[in-house]
Amino acid sequence: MTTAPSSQKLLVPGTSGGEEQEQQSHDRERSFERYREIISTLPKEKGWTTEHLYQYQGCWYRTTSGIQGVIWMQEHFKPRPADVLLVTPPKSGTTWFKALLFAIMNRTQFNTSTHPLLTTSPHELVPFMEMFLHMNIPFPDPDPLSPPRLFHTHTPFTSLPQSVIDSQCRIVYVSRNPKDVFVSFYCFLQGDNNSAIRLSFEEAFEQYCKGFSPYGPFWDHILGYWKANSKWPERVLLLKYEDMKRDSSFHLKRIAEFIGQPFSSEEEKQGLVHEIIKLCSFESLSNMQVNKTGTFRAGYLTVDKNSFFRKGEVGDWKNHLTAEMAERLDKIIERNLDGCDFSFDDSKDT
Ligand code: PAP
Repeated sequence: MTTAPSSQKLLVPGTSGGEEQEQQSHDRERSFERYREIISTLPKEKGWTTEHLYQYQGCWYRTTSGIQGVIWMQEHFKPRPADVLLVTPPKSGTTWFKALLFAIMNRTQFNTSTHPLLTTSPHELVPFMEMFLHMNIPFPDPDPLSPPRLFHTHTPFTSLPQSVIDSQCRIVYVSRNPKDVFVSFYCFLQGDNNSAIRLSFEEAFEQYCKGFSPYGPFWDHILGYWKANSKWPERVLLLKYEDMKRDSSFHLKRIAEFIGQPFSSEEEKQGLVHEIIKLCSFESLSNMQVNKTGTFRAGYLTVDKNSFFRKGEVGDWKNHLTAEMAERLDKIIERNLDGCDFSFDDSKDT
């Protein structure tokens, strides 16, 4: 990989200008109170790791802090037209696509021996917008001279900030077979060192099927972005975890083109597409020391870096769901995603 113009600035607490930061800290304190009032009126359901899930604007959240983060983002985030927003339902490939997008957007800045992905978790390189409030990170000014920025959110389309809808920024949406998502989520929460899972595998499955899961119902999440893509195909790109697994090269080039940074034939000849795929592969990322050990702070949570790497396979649900469970979920997917051309490949990739 050779040199290039744009590089994502790491967004860490206290990195923006003093006055602006002070103003945001002040807003923060006043906002907490207002948010608490909003949250006290919200519908509740049995939680997975907390007593309750809370429903805000039609979507279920695992914690009230998560909702506070969404409202804060709705009120404060100002995108630039060149910015890129990665959106995923949890456990649908966030870590992988953060790495891929970061590598695509910064490909002329770094070579394979100096790449930030070798020393920094994808979750630290690509900020999760719902956590800005709790980590006291000011949303940066939409400085027209700064290079395109990359952000991530799990937020459903209907709760995206109005500023995002009004802007020309690109949205890259990744979904994954809900059967694999459910298994991945349950395994992740079992190992979560912040809060033990309160539900058995069967109880959690029941809740998932009813739509009572973090950022659920999962079908509404997918449908929201599917509709947005139908309306604004030039602004919303739909991708699937399974497709990226099967034909990484094709989909990587699609992403680069969509965000306005297509690979030149020279870059392709140099093997840059394959270098990025290799760098961001499960084998590569999961074996890096930076992703194997230690924790990072995600707002009010401390997360083990290795908890984002389990198997990284298509079809692992076959080792966990009974035939009845799989059939039930298939019917739910079929019924709720009927009318949109969305289907998920079930075959194992290995
Ligand atoms: P998040 O939404 O909570 O940030 P996310 O990264 O989407 O999590 O989910 C982790 C899943 O992605 C894990 O799937 P599994 O449980 O079925 O194994 C993890 O293994 C998988 N994953 C992480 N990195 C990669 C990668 N580079 N390639 C493919 N899959 C990956």
